[in-house]
Amino acid sequence: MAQYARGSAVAVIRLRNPPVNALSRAVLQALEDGLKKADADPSVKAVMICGENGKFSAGADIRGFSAPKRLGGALGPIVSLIESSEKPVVAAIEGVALGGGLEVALGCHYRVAHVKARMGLPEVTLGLLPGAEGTQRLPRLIGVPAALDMITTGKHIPATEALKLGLVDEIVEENTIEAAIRLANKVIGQPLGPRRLSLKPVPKVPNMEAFLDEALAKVKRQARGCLAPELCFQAVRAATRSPFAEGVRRERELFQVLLSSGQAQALQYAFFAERAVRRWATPGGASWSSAAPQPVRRAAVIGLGTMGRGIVTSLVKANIPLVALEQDLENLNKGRKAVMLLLEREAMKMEGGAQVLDFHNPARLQFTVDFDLLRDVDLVIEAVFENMALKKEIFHKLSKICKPGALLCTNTSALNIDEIASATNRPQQVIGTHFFSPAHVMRLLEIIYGRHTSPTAIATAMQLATALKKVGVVVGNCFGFVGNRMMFPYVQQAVFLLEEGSRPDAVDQVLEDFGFKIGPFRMSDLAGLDVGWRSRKDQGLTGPSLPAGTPARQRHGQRYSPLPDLLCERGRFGQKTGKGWYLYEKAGGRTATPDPWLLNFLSQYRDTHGIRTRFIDQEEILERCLFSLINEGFAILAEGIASGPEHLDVIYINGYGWPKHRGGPMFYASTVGLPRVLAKLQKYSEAHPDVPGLQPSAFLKKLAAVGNPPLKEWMSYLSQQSSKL
Ligand code: 3H9
Repeated sequence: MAQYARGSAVAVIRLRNPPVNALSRAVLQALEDGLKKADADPSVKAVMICGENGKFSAGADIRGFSAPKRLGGALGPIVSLIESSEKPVVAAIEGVALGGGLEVALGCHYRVAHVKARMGLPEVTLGLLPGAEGTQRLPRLIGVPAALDMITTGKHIPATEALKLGLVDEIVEENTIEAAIRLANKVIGQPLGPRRLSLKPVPKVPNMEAFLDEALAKVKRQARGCLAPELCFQAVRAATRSPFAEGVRRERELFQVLLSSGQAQALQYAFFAERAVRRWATPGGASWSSAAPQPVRRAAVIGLGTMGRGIVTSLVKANIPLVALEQDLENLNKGRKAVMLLLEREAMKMEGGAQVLDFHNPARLQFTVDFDLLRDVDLVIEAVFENMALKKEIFHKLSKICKPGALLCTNTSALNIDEIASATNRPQQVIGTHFFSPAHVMRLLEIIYGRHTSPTAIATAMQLATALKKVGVVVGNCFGFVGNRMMFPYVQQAVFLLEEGSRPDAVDQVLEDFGFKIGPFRMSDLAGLDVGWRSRKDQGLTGPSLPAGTPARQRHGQRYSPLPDLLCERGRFGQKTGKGWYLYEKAGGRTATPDPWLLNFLSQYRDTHGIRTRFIDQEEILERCLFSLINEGFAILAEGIASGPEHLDVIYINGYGWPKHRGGPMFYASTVGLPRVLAKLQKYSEAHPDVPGLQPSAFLKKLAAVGNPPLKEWMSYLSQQSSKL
């Protein structure tokens, strides 16, 4: 709702819809009523619009977009109504003014913002564009380049920047409401014409068309298959070419195109999924609502390899004092140098730089080889080599040294949390915190609870994720957890496709066209083929421990491809050695080119194993890779490893480069339709009966059989059926 009050000559309209004053139908109606009341009251000389609880507004109510009577067209006319008021209207911006919230402020004649407020038009991140005339008013106020930047990226800008851009008239450090009322009183009676943005011309840019061509090329490059950025661009371009009213018509048309696109639905689903996973629960009954985190005043990181360095950087950026430990001085010095370099780079990106991060202060970041310094830390993150014996040795030591309440986290990407915990005297305080590389950049933190992990430990790890500005997703313990477990069949299919006749660049291209930032072979070259090779050797799948007489392309009765092992045996570890699935300009090089040697090797390999090379089309590449990954997702849900499909989707979007505008693998499956996913898996599994990853999961079959229910209902079918799965 919006509350109307009148004290002096200034009427106050307060947007009220906790927690973020989203502009629902009811709020819009009350805003309109308030404006009309103020207009009709001769004692009112000016109007001030603000938001309840220190927030202006986070924009249109996103849930309203899927309602039968859509919010769509309601906001624009109200913004026009504000602007056409004969009495000055002042916006008092506190907290956030985003999307439709900022568009309301743009309709006002004056804007006063608190210094800590943030503003932006983030509609593009929801697959939309600012549809309440924002694409036409903003360029008139701050110019085309700045408006394009804000609208096509959706970034939030701080009040100080907004002032520089001319987006707000004034910023204040104290009471924004009082400052806005003061301003409103001051401007009573002043002409409003020059303050109405719709009447302003769009500021000229020298050689506007050339500028727009370049801007469009940039938007297309960054959009990677996402529709909204380009349509945002088109709406702003309309402002440069047409009068206001025509620009608004174009904006509405483009908004409708986006609103009904599958991409907008996927992006809005992703927005709510990210928030839903904060409300974690375990099958044992622990949940976010009853578990309280414990404070982390000081932390420690063990191991300063690639992951450890990123984790240290992340903790420093989150202002958490810490100790960084290595096994010997040589590794410590190497790690320290690398961490300092990372931190210098991070500091350069921040206002206040190195002083804010304070990483030269040993009280905040201490490097050591002495385990004793971990005596009174509240939380340890172990990030050593992926080896069970080593991890157990470290955890045993930690449980003897660390204070009783300390949380012991492991950054394993696949190993058994319970086995690691068994080496300690406090398994309830052992938890997996799986970071993604580079750990100071990637947003995902997979949080894995073991059989004995306490709710407090889970809540503390989730709180850590928030402190690190990451998305924490709580999952159960199994080999590879959620992310890597779903990745195994995907990568396996990619390699099988090579065996059967495809090429690394063909497979990568299909998946990159789908929207992945990087295809499976380029990814494997980047991560290093030796990582998986080591793990397969540890599992006895290859190397000296493989029993003599094991068939080359079979393990435990299932199809196995030795191709990655064969590459590793030839020293082809990927980018680091200058060759892997691709050829690079040098060891450590990044430009991948198809390697004639590999193509020749593949053809010899097929001859050796009697495989007839066949042409594999794009559809088969896409379906075999994606549907096997999705199939594993259904198995994970059925086993209770994750509490809902949103968890899997958030993991894939934030940790594995899944295109957000496709909503995550499980959402994607729901858009394809589960009967179709099932039918395709059945077809491929008939053709490849020795590949378990292609055999449809019982849960998928169940959902297809009950009529393809909407994604939000999936888990209810599981509880009814779990005994039979
Ligand atoms: C738009 O405006 C279109 C117009 O141009 C044109 C129309 C014609 N609606 O994120 P938080 C909920 S499109 C509904 O956890 P924070 C959110 O789900 C809109 N609900 O807090 C959560 O609910 P729950 C353009 C919303 O402090 C709760 O509020 N605007 C909306 O970390 C708290 O949110 C945007 O894209 C909404 N608009 O971050 C802004 N916003 O507790 C989207 C939030 O049940 N919002 N909720 O899980 C944000 O970016 C962040 O929520 C914000 C606060 C920065 C505001």
